[in-house]
Amino acid sequence: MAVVLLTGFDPFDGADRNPSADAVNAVAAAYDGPHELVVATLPVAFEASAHRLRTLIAAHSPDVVIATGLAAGSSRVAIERIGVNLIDARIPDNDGEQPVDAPSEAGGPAARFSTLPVKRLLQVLTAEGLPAQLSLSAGTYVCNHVLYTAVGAVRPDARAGFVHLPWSTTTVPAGGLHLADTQLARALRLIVDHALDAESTEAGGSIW
Ligand code: PCA
Repeated sequence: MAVVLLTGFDPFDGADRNPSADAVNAVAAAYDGPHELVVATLPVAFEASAHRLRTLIAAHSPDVVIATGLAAGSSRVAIERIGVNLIDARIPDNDGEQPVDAPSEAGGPAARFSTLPVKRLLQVLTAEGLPAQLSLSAGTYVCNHVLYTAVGAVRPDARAGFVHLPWSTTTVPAGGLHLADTQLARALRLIVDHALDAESTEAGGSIW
């Protein structure tokens, strides 16, 4: 039985909810296998998030890590392809730290690719009518830091990646782009179910 670690984030930037934690908890509440699902909510803080992630990985030795967070302003589920070794925080994290132009991991490679089957996951979500896209940047804040850290921290034969979610209906500030809570939870459930699939070899990158 594969062990899947699925994470969301605490609220940040003045919000009182983070739809990623809600969606992760909804998946956990309804989960009926076949994998062993471990869920956690990470702090929105550079040091603490990486520390908690490494602790969870050491404790559970997951076969797959799927980290998720909020991308405010987006209207689609964004499957991230790459984490860069760069922190440039527009706002302080929840511990008051605001690194600017600092590495995620001193001496680490410039970037790490997600090892989730990103194109396959996009196919699966799209086939269910869920608005989804691949993304070439998870930003330079805590989500990118967690993606970069996760790919570097899992066992060599394990997979890790990151999915950015839009606001949900119950968490969106007035007038903001969002998807239904059920759509976010469904998307994450499908990603859990298909995270160990073979990658699709379809063409699909951008040309600019
Ligand atoms: N989104 C932020 C950090 C936590 C979250 O949910 C990000 O995209 O970096």
